[in-house]
Amino acid sequence: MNVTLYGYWRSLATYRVRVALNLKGIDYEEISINLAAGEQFGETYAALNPQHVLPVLNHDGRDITQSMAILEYIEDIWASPKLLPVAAYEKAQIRALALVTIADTHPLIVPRVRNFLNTEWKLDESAQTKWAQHWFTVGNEAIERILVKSGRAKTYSFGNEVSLADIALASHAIGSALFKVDISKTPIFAKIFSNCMLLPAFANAHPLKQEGAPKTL
Ligand SMILES: N[C@@H](CCC(=O)N[C@@H](CS)C(=O)NCC(=O)O)C(=O)O
Repeated sequence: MNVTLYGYWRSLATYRVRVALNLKGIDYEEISINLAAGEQFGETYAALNPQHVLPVLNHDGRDITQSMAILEYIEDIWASPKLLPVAAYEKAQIRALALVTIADTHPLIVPRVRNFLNTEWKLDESAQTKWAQHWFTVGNEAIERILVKSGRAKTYSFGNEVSLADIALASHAIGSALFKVDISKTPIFAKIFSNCMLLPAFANAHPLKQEGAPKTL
Protein backbone atom coordinates (compact mmCIF):
# COMPACT_ATOMS: atom_id res chain seq x y z
CA MET A 1 0.00 0.00 0.00
CA ASN A 2 1.32 3.38 -1.00
CA VAL A 3 -0.16 6.63 0.33
CA THR A 4 1.15 10.06 -0.64
CA LEU A 5 -0.33 13.35 0.52
CA TYR A 6 0.38 16.46 -1.51
CA GLY A 7 0.02 19.34 0.94
CA TYR A 8 1.49 22.47 2.42
CA TRP A 9 2.31 23.28 6.04
CA ARG A 10 -0.23 26.09 6.31
CA SER A 11 -3.07 24.45 4.36
CA LEU A 12 -6.12 23.80 6.54
CA ALA A 13 -7.55 21.33 4.04
CA THR A 14 -4.28 19.37 4.19
CA TYR A 15 -4.44 19.51 8.00
CA ARG A 16 -7.82 17.76 7.92
CA VAL A 17 -6.46 14.91 5.83
CA ARG A 18 -3.30 14.59 7.96
CA VAL A 19 -5.45 14.18 11.09
CA ALA A 20 -7.61 11.47 9.50
CA LEU A 21 -4.55 9.54 8.29
CA ASN A 22 -3.00 9.83 11.77
CA LEU A 23 -6.19 8.71 13.52
CA LYS A 24 -6.37 5.65 11.29
CA GLY A 25 -2.67 4.92 11.80
CA ILE A 26 -1.84 5.00 8.09
CA ASP A 27 1.78 5.38 6.99
CA TYR A 28 2.08 8.10 4.39
CA GLU A 29 4.57 10.39 2.76
CA GLU A 30 3.79 14.09 2.48
CA ILE A 31 5.10 16.09 -0.47
CA SER A 32 5.04 19.85 0.01
CA ILE A 33 3.62 22.05 -2.74
CA ASN A 34 4.62 25.60 -1.90
CA LEU A 35 1.42 27.64 -2.21
CA ALA A 36 3.21 30.87 -1.35
CA ALA A 37 5.50 30.32 -4.35
CA GLY A 38 2.57 29.41 -6.63
CA GLU A 39 3.67 25.80 -7.16
CA GLN A 40 0.00 24.77 -7.35
CA PHE A 41 -0.09 26.41 -10.81
CA GLY A 42 2.90 24.48 -12.17
CA GLU A 43 2.41 21.88 -14.90
CA THR A 44 3.50 18.97 -12.71
CA TYR A 45 0.95 19.75 -10.03
CA ALA A 46 -1.79 20.57 -12.53
CA ALA A 47 -1.48 17.00 -13.82
CA LEU A 48 -2.37 15.82 -10.29
CA ASN A 49 -5.13 18.35 -9.65
CA PRO A 50 -6.35 20.50 -12.54
CA GLN A 51 -8.14 22.72 -9.98
CA HIS A 52 -4.70 23.93 -8.76
CA VAL A 53 -5.57 23.45 -5.09
CA LEU A 54 -4.34 21.24 -2.26
CA PRO A 55 -4.60 18.61 -1.00
CA VAL A 56 -4.36 15.56 -3.22
CA LEU A 57 -4.23 12.10 -1.72
CA ASN A 58 -2.67 9.47 -3.93
CA HIS A 59 -3.54 5.93 -2.85
CA ASP A 60 -1.91 3.14 -4.84
CA GLY A 61 -1.57 5.32 -7.93
CA ARG A 62 -5.01 6.94 -7.84
CA ASP A 63 -5.57 10.62 -7.03
CA ILE A 64 -8.37 11.94 -4.83
CA THR A 65 -9.06 15.66 -4.37
CA GLN A 66 -11.25 17.79 -2.06
CA SER A 67 -10.66 17.27 1.64
CA MET A 68 -14.23 16.14 2.40
CA ALA A 69 -14.11 13.56 -0.38
CA ILE A 70 -10.69 12.45 0.83
CA LEU A 71 -11.91 12.15 4.44
CA GLU A 72 -14.84 10.02 3.34
CA TYR A 73 -12.55 7.92 1.12
CA ILE A 74 -10.22 7.30 4.07
CA GLU A 75 -13.25 6.34 6.16
CA ASP A 76 -14.43 3.91 3.47
CA ILE A 77 -11.05 2.26 2.94
CA TRP A 78 -9.69 2.09 6.49
CA ALA A 79 -12.45 1.00 8.84
CA SER A 80 -10.97 1.69 12.26
CA PRO A 81 -11.46 3.85 14.23
CA LYS A 82 -14.80 4.89 12.77
CA LEU A 83 -15.12 8.61 12.09
CA LEU A 84 -18.72 8.48 10.84
CA PRO A 85 -21.64 6.61 12.44
CA VAL A 86 -23.91 4.28 10.48
CA ALA A 87 -27.20 5.98 11.41
CA ALA A 88 -28.29 8.36 8.66
CA TYR A 89 -29.40 11.31 10.81
CA GLU A 90 -26.29 11.24 13.03
CA LYS A 91 -24.08 10.93 9.95
CA ALA A 92 -25.82 13.89 8.32
CA GLN A 93 -25.34 16.01 11.46
CA ILE A 94 -21.59 15.30 11.43
CA ARG A 95 -21.26 16.07 7.72
CA ALA A 96 -23.29 19.27 8.16
CA LEU A 97 -21.06 20.59 10.93
CA ALA A 98 -17.95 19.70 8.94
CA LEU A 99 -19.27 21.54 5.90
CA VAL A 100 -19.82 24.77 7.85
CA THR A 101 -16.12 25.28 7.61
CA ILE A 102 -15.14 23.08 4.64
CA ALA A 103 -17.81 24.46 2.28
CA ASP A 104 -18.90 27.78 3.74
CA THR A 105 -15.98 29.45 5.53
CA HIS A 106 -12.62 28.13 4.46
CA PRO A 107 -13.20 28.77 0.71
CA LEU A 108 -13.57 32.48 1.47
CA ILE A 109 -10.08 32.89 2.87
CA VAL A 110 -7.87 30.75 0.62
CA PRO A 111 -4.89 32.35 -1.18
CA ARG A 112 -6.66 32.67 -4.56
CA VAL A 113 -9.48 34.70 -2.96
CA ARG A 114 -7.11 36.90 -0.96
CA ASN A 115 -4.94 37.40 -4.05
CA PHE A 116 -8.01 38.50 -6.03
CA LEU A 117 -8.99 40.95 -3.30
CA ASN A 118 -5.52 42.38 -3.62
CA THR A 119 -5.03 42.45 -7.39
CA GLU A 120 -8.57 43.51 -8.37
CA TRP A 121 -9.62 45.68 -5.44
CA LYS A 122 -6.25 46.69 -3.99
CA LEU A 123 -7.08 45.43 -0.52
CA ASP A 124 -3.81 45.47 1.41
CA GLU A 125 -2.70 42.79 3.84
CA SER A 126 -4.43 44.34 6.84
CA ALA A 127 -7.76 44.60 4.96
CA GLN A 128 -7.37 40.99 3.79
CA THR A 129 -6.72 39.92 7.38
CA LYS A 130 -9.86 41.75 8.47
CA TRP A 131 -11.79 39.92 5.76
CA ALA A 132 -10.46 36.54 6.95
CA GLN A 133 -11.11 37.41 10.62
CA HIS A 134 -14.69 38.31 9.79
CA TRP A 135 -15.41 34.99 8.09
CA PHE A 136 -13.68 32.92 10.75
CA THR A 137 -15.73 34.70 13.43
CA VAL A 138 -18.96 34.05 11.51
CA GLY A 139 -17.95 30.38 11.30
CA ASN A 140 -16.99 30.15 15.00
CA GLU A 141 -20.35 31.54 16.04
CA ALA A 142 -22.27 29.27 13.68
CA ILE A 143 -20.42 26.20 14.95
CA GLU A 144 -21.10 27.20 18.57
CA ARG A 145 -24.82 27.65 17.92
CA ILE A 146 -25.01 24.30 16.11
CA LEU A 147 -23.27 22.56 19.02
CA VAL A 148 -25.74 24.16 21.46
CA LYS A 149 -28.73 23.24 19.32
CA SER A 150 -27.75 19.59 18.86
CA GLY A 151 -27.12 19.17 22.61
CA ARG A 152 -24.79 16.27 21.85
CA ALA A 153 -21.44 17.92 22.53
CA LYS A 154 -19.41 16.10 25.18
CA THR A 155 -15.66 15.56 24.90
CA TYR A 156 -16.11 15.98 21.16
CA SER A 157 -18.74 17.57 18.93
CA PHE A 158 -21.09 14.60 18.93
CA GLY A 159 -20.38 12.61 22.08
CA ASN A 160 -17.22 10.99 23.34
CA GLU A 161 -15.93 9.59 20.05
CA VAL A 162 -13.93 11.64 17.55
CA SER A 163 -15.69 12.16 14.24
CA LEU A 164 -15.13 13.98 10.94
CA ALA A 165 -16.91 16.96 12.55
CA ASP A 166 -14.07 17.31 15.06
CA ILE A 167 -11.44 17.19 12.32
CA ALA A 168 -13.21 20.05 10.52
CA LEU A 169 -13.79 21.94 13.78
CA ALA A 170 -10.10 21.70 14.65
CA SER A 171 -9.10 23.00 11.21
CA HIS A 172 -11.43 25.95 11.74
CA ALA A 173 -9.95 26.68 15.19
CA ILE A 174 -6.41 26.53 13.79
CA GLY A 175 -7.40 28.85 10.95
CA SER A 176 -8.83 31.23 13.55
CA ALA A 177 -5.51 31.18 15.39
CA LEU A 178 -3.50 31.71 12.18
CA PHE A 179 -5.58 34.87 11.60
CA LYS A 180 -5.53 35.85 15.29
CA VAL A 181 -9.24 35.38 15.95
CA ASP A 182 -10.07 34.79 19.62
CA ILE A 183 -12.16 31.63 20.05
CA SER A 184 -12.75 32.03 23.80
CA LYS A 185 -16.11 33.73 23.14
CA THR A 186 -17.35 30.43 21.73
CA PRO A 187 -16.60 28.23 24.76
CA ILE A 188 -18.01 24.87 23.64
CA PHE A 189 -16.18 25.13 20.34
CA ALA A 190 -12.97 26.15 22.17
CA LYS A 191 -13.25 23.29 24.68
CA ILE A 192 -13.79 20.66 21.98
CA PHE A 193 -10.79 22.03 20.09
CA SER A 194 -8.59 21.78 23.18
CA ASN A 195 -9.81 18.20 23.77
CA CYS A 196 -8.90 17.32 20.17
CA MET A 197 -5.44 18.80 20.58
CA LEU A 198 -4.75 16.42 23.45
CA LEU A 199 -4.75 13.63 20.87
CA PRO A 200 -1.39 13.13 19.08
CA ALA A 201 -3.23 12.61 15.75
CA PHE A 202 -4.46 16.21 15.91
CA ALA A 203 -1.47 17.78 17.63
CA ASN A 204 1.17 16.23 15.33
CA ALA A 205 -0.74 17.37 12.24
CA HIS A 206 -0.65 21.03 13.33
CA PRO A 207 0.56 23.39 10.58
CA LEU A 208 3.36 24.80 12.73
CA LYS A 209 4.79 21.30 13.24
CA GLN A 210 5.19 20.65 9.52
CA GLU A 211 8.32 20.96 7.42
CA GLY A 212 8.74 24.46 6.06
CA ALA A 213 6.62 26.11 8.78
CA PRO A 214 8.03 29.14 10.60
CA LYS A 215 8.85 28.76 14.31
CA THR A 216 6.12 31.27 15.22
CA LEU A 217 3.61 33.28 13.24
N1 LIG B 1 -12.55 22.74 -0.81
C1 LIG B 1 -11.17 22.35 -0.92
C2 LIG B 1 -10.30 23.54 -0.66
C3 LIG B 1 -9.06 23.44 -1.42
C4 LIG B 1 -8.21 24.71 -1.22
O1 LIG B 1 -8.65 25.83 -1.53
N2 LIG B 1 -7.00 24.50 -0.73
C5 LIG B 1 -6.12 25.61 -0.51
C6 LIG B 1 -5.15 25.30 0.60
S1 LIG B 1 -5.98 25.01 2.11
C7 LIG B 1 -5.32 25.85 -1.78
O2 LIG B 1 -4.73 24.95 -2.32
N3 LIG B 1 -5.32 27.09 -2.25
C8 LIG B 1 -4.58 27.47 -3.40
C9 LIG B 1 -5.01 28.82 -3.89
O3 LIG B 1 -5.96 29.36 -3.34
O4 LIG B 1 -4.37 29.29 -4.84
C10 LIG B 1 -10.83 21.23 0.07
O5 LIG B 1 -11.43 21.21 1.15
O6 LIG B 1 -9.98 20.41 -0.25
